[in-house]
Parts: sequence; structure tokens; C-alpha cells
Amino acid sequence: MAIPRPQSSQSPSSRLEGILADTDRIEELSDSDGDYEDMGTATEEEQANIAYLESVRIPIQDQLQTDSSKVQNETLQAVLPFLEGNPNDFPLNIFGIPQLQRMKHIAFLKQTLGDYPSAFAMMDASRPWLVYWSLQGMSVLGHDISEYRERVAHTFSLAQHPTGGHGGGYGQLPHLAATYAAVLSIVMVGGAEAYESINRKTMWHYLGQMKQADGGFTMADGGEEDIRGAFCALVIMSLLHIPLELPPDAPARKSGLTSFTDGLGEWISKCQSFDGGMSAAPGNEAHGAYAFCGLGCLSIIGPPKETLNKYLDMMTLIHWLSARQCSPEGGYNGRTNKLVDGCYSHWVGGCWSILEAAIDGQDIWNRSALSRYILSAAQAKKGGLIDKPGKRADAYHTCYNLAGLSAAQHKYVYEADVQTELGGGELDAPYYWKAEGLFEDERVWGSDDVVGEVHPIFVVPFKAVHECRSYFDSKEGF
Ligand code: FPP
Ligand code: K
Ligand code: ZN
Repeated sequence: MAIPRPQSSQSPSSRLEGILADTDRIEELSDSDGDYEDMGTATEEEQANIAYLESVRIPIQDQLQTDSSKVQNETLQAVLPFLEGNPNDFPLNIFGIPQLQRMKHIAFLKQTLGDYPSAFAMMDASRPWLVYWSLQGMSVLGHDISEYRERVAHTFSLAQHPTGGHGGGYGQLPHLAATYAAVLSIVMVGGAEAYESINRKTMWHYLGQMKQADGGFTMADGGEEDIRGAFCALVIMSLLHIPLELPPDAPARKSGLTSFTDGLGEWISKCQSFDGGMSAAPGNEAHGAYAFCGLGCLSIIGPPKETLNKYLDMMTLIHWLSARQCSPEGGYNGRTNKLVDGCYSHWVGGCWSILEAAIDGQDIWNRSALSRYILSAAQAKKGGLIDKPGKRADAYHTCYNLAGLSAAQHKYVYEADVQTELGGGELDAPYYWKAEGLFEDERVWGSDDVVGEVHPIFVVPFKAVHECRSYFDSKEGF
């Protein structure tokens, strides 16, 4: 018997492309126990792929059918042909895995920075996000984004609100998510003109309005208080070197708070749910995207080894995060009983280097399985990356699949003992990270499939992070 799997909706012939498309070939190579022992006639690539598929047999299926189990089965049927074969007809690397379609993805991202038809008007408030995702995606693919420098500075000086922070565009109210994406875009293109387009004094006041008496941050004036707010605020403060002291007009001062970090670690601690995951706000359902926000925020407050161990239950957190990696898909889902999705390659995959820094651990997740999902199942035929087979490419999934691939390929280490020129100031913990070469992989990605280094907390290139913080470090006052 070959690999047990649900009935595929595609005809076998449509899956015959690529090295492992042929289930007969798998059967031919496997013995009657379903083990692939007769490897003598298989090519090396076939052997590697077979060994992989052998190691991730489909989990035992529950008798009980539910809506969740049905969509999970449908997802398996959609994903498996891409792990076994090459339905997109991509050129394969030496391991028989689709190569990273670098040029196609860059072309796709250039398009996502262009004009949109009128039906996209509702996306206007997300304009800073589109810019951030596209620029970050291009950077990690090795494309020079300096040509966007003036455009970014101009776009976001218009989107900046007179009372501080950024909205989606000119005349829109400020929002922390829009501000986060605008600041990261500015940091990425870099240069004095772009940096100086940010009014750091009004930003300080704006962030002061978001700080809540219980330690957390709201996303907007009168908006929801959640862990995204805490993360976005701290990212902005650290990169722009905004004073930690709350401005005199911050409402939280009336409750006795004096610093942006007052009560913050404690508030994030309350976002850890009963099952070990992290939720948007205390008492909510855990979600991988919020885990990244929580770990990221704690890693800005201080060294991860101190802050994570102080504020989180590490054993249950690691257990919950590990359970997000789907088998046999290899990619991550965002929450319990839900489906694999390429964007969680970053939201969950990006948590591991932070955790590894906190526990002095190494390699506590399956990098190969994730990179296999990204290269085999999350690349769209015409460029751009996707949630899962059958979905359309978009800038968001392109950015975060690639960030996840970077997390799988590169070793990111926190060097607490090493002197850094950016060390010593407020919120300086993120500047102790270093990329320490490639992880050894001998079965999924080839040297042409390697993406760039990504700062594990800020999710932009290291160089951009360092140039920005240096620029603001050397300034006196606002
Ligand atoms: C559920 O969507 C998704 C969420 C509840 C979280 C979304 C948040 C982010 C992606 C991160 C935000 C981060 C910042 C820095 C602002 P779903 O129900 O469609 O997906 P699911 O089934 O995979 O959970
Ligand atoms: K999703
Ligand atoms: Zn997604």
C-alpha cells in the first residue's frame, strides 16, 4: 500500500508532472508494508521525497465528521498534489522541489504597488500595509527598493495626522496599524528625507493617547485594546527612539502610570490563554498572529530570555506553537482545529527564533517541512505567494510566506553579551540580534531558493533597522 490519503478530486494524470506526481511509481517503489525499502531503482530526489512523505503519513482520522473535519479533508486534497508533484510546472531544484520563483514574485509585488480598480476602494485604509508588504517582499527577494524612496516619503507625509500618527491616507484618522506599516515602510526605504517626514513629537503624544491604565494599548482613539496595539506601539517607539516617559497629556497618567512600559509585561502575560497560546486580549481565543505580537513586544521591552521567562509560561507556549505545524502539510495554521495558511509561516514560524533565544534552545521546529510547504504549495503559478492551493496571490501572503521562509533558512541569534553600538539606550533589546548564516538543509531548498535576512522582531532588513535607530540615536530632542 502506498501513502494512505483521501480521494483526490484531480485525475491522476494531472498530477503526473514532477518527480513524485506518480502514485504508481510510489507503489512500485514501496514494499507490501507500505515502507519504501526498494529504493534501488529510485533516483536520489525520489528517495528524499518518498522518505519525507513516508515520515508524515496522514494522521488517523476521527470517525466523527464535523464542519472542521470536512474542510480539513478538503484542504488535504488541495495541498497533497502539490507536495507530491508539480501541478504548476515550475522548474525543480536539485531536491525535486519547485524553485523559488523570484522574478515572478518581484513582478507581482511591483504590480501590487500600482493602481487598483475601483472595487478596491475599501482597501484605502490599508494602503500603508500594501506598501509595507510589497516593499518587504521585494527586499527579502533581493530587489533594490531605493527607487520607491521619494514616493514613500511623500505618501506617508500626507497620511500623517496633525495630532500624530498615520492614517490610511490624507485626511484619515490615525490608527496604530497604519502607523506601524507606514513607519516600517519609511524605515525600509531609509534616508533623512523619509525619516524626517515623521513628526516624532506628535507621534509621542499620539502613542500617549493609546496607552491604557491597565498597561495595554488601544489601536485607535476609542478603539479596541489588543496585543497588536502593544506590539505596534513598541516597534514604533524603539525604531524612532521615542522617549519612554509618557507625555504630560497621556490619560494613563491620571491612574499613576509614568512610563509607556508600566504594566505592559503584566498585561501581555494576561493574554496567554489556558492552552498556552496568546490571544488578542485577556480571555480571548489564542491565535498565532497574536503570539508573534506578544513575543515581539516582550522582546522590545527587554532581552527575550528575561522578559519571556518572566511573563509567560514557556512550556505550554512551546507546546501550543508546536501544535500549529500541520502534518502532512508542513505549513502552519493560526489556531486549534483550523487550516494551514502560508501567512502563518511568519506569524508562527517567526516565533521560533525568539523562543530559542529565551530558552537557549536550537532548532525546536521543523524548518524543512515549512520550507517545503512554502516552495511546493504556496507559490502561485503566475507569481506572488498564497494562503493555500486554490487561493489567489496577494501582497500580504507574499510578504509573510517569504518572511517564514527566511526564518526557516537563516539562524537568528540574540547576542546579549556582545557590545553593539546601538546598545544602552531605551528599548535597545532588538539591536542585539544577529543573522548567523544559513541553517543546514539537505532536502528542500537549493542555494537559488535562499531569501534574504529579516530582522526577527521588526520584519524588515537588518540594515534598515540599524540605520534608522542610529539616525534617531544621534539626534537630540525631537
Ligand atoms: C483570524 O482570521 C485572524 C486573526 C484573528 C488575527 C489576525 C491578525 C494578524 C494577521 C496580525 C496582526 C498583526 C499586526 C502587527 C497588526 P481567520 O479566521 O480568517 O483565519 P484562521 O482561520 O486562520 O484563524
Ligand atoms: K486564515
Ligand atoms: Zn493567511
